[in-house]
Amino acid sequence: MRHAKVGFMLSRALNNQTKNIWIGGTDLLVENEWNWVKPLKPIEYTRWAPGEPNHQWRGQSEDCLSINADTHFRWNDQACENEIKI
Ligand SMILES: [Ca+2]
Ligand SMILES: [Ca+2]
Repeated sequence: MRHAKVGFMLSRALNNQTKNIWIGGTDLLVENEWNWVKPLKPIEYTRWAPGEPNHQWRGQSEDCLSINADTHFRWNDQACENEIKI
């Protein structure tokens, strides 16, 4: 069940955001305060892509941490999928 959900989230992320992969970090709780989701704890080491985190895109708040090949797997904040709950 849990694996099915993770697989579903990953496939959605891959389909919707092309190459982006959610890596399990978010600032949904407090803007610009990044935490790992499981277990919930502050992110101490960061590896942002240049210009990131930019916090929003086309008026949509970006609160989930993703990586993609275009930024050499450096981090980007992007809009969360609705399924992602803490
Ligand atoms: Ca944010
Ligand atoms: Ca971003």
